[in-house]
Amino acid sequence: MNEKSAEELKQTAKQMVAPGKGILAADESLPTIEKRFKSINIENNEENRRVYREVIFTVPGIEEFISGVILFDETMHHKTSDDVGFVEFLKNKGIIPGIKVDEGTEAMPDSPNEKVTKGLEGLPARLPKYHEMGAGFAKWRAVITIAEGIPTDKCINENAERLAEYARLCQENGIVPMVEPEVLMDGSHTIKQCEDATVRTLKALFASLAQKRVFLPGLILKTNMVLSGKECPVQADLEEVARRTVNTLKNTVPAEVTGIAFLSGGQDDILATARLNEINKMGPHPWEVSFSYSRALLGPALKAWGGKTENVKVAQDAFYKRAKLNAVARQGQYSPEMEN
Ligand code: 5MM
Repeated sequence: MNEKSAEELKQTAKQMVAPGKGILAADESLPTIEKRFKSINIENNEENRRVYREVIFTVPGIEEFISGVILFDETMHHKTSDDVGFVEFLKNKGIIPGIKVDEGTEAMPDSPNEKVTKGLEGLPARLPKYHEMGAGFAKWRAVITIAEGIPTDKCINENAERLAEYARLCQENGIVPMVEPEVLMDGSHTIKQCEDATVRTLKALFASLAQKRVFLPGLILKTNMVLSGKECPVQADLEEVARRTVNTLKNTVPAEVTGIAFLSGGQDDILATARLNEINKMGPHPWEVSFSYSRALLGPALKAWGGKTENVKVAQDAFYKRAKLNAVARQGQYSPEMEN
């Protein structure tokens, strides 16, 4: 990579985590959007998916709080009702379009309860096409599960190596990699177990990235907060979540990384905002600390919309509110009264 390309990657990464803004993850794959649509009782067909994305992307003022949007391949090709491609529409608002490039997960050989992410095959051919279509960044999600005897080092390392290879290929093609290792909230594990698994995962990831000589200022880390498992009887409070999350990141993420954007992972949307705020209040941090939520940004809007044209305005207001409050939390300036 020459100096100019490195500088361009760094500038894009900086824009993605610009102060007061965050990234919308609208890259639900077909099985995931199926689940979301089921919750509001609408059919998972291509037109409904297009309309849903249009409702969100056309929220008036979205660009005040959203710096980038992660798209699913199908959405890259969709247009607004006024016949403007979504990619062009977002770019015109100064929002960077990104693309999910992983192809889901498969069972880990010899450890069927663990998963490895696939999608490297054919990736060198897909990336230049996405770049040409206007993608500034690309995302790859690896999933780490906590349960009896897992995660294994083998699974963590295999996912880390694949993430690093995808990141290297992205940068070779002028695309910022948004590397997403997600330690899942599912299960009854304690926050300490989540912390241990997250430390192991991030250490392995940054070792693999170093081995492949990935340029860290031109990369965004998208990861989980350190949380108690969903079914854990003892739920850590705001302060403990923030403290353990910040310590974990400080012990594992090099300062050259431009930004970290959290996923919400199934947290309650208001809690996801409050926790982001608490983490930022503990700053300044060596990297920008932002959000890249899907459910915690879209959940209330999806519910308000319910697939009905007459609900578009209230759905858009619901999205605007979550985007705004997370943007405030991203600066450590949120308070619960702002919810009213
Ligand atoms: C929108 O969901 C993304 C794609 O996931 P699937 O491949 O499972 O459909 C996902 O990567 C998402 O970007 C992150 O998990 C963040 O979403 P949440 O809802 O956890 O904030």
